[in-house]
Amino acid sequence: MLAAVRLEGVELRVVHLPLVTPFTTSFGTQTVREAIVVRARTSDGDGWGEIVTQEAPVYSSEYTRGAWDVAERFLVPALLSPAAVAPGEVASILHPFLGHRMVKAGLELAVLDAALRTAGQSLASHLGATNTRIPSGVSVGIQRDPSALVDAVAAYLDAGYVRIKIKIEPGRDLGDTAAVRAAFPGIPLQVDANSAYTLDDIDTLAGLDRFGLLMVEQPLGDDDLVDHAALARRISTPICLDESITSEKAARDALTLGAAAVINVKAGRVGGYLEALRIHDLCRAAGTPVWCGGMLETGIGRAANAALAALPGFTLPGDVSASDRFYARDIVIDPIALDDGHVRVPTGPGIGADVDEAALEEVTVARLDLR
Ligand code: NPG
Repeated sequence: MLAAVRLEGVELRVVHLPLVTPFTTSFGTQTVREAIVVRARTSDGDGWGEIVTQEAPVYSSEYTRGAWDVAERFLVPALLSPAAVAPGEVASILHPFLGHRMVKAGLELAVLDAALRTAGQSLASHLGATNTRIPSGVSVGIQRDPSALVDAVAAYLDAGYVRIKIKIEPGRDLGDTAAVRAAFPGIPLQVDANSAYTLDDIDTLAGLDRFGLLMVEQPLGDDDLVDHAALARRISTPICLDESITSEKAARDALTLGAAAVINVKAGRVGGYLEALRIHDLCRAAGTPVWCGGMLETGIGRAANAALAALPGFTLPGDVSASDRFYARDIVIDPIALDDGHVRVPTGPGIGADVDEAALEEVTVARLDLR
């Protein structure tokens, strides 16, 4: 187990990173990535984490102002009260406070990064990564029309991305998928509904079966495990769950019910990289493939995601794309880049990325120092 760090303070910053192009999903259009950057100040140096909330509670119930409030009033004070805290203790210290998994994940990552930097070990090796580079998939938002979507997909394929995920919503599903499949018959392709359907839409969802998709991601609501299991019996496209999987327990329930054939692992959604590791281990033992999802992370979370995605159970390409797919200027010095359709797994201590403090300063819109 990693040694405890002496936490002297926690700095929180709301950041606004402009996106290179708007990103539209069934839950809305983003033009700016809002997130909270966490700096854990320890007697041995700083550690960095990222809280992946958005401005509004539209992907999950978490949102930035709520995250800021719970961090300031409850979670950070709880972490600052012991003399020292080990990364493996963060979740249990924060456990009395319900929910707020994205906040817990960001705080745990900052402590973990600090401890790993002190120990001189990379996050990838700490988690048990077995790959030095990972295949990179890209998530393509809903476009003006199917032909604009085909153009956008073509550009990402030209850049080298090895797997395409398109966003769908009612009215923009079968036509968009048919257009992409017709233009690129052989590519690894999957669709993501972000909970936009119900079992009443079974005919539409069954209509996806003819496109040879890798999977349909989160077709139904986040609390619809039983309905997902019912849907799985009616369609042949494998169902992947994202929003529904909020913990290792939720993953276990989904597998038991037959609600998911594939699981998207996102550390922010499940309360941290250590819980994400437990989901990986569960799925690997069950023979269920997992892949690493993304939430438009800055260079901090993106580096950590690349480390997670290098574990052996991550057998499908994830949404770990290059930083420049979203950002003209990232807040780390050597942002994740695409190399022959792959991204390199960081090897430096901690998350393996160093924060560009001048760039961070430029995108900071609020700041709080807790001691
Ligand atoms: O590459 O980081 C990425 C984006 C992948 O589509 C993506 N993320 O529903 O999975 C999702 C979606 C998302 C974005 C979810 C932002 C939550 C916040």
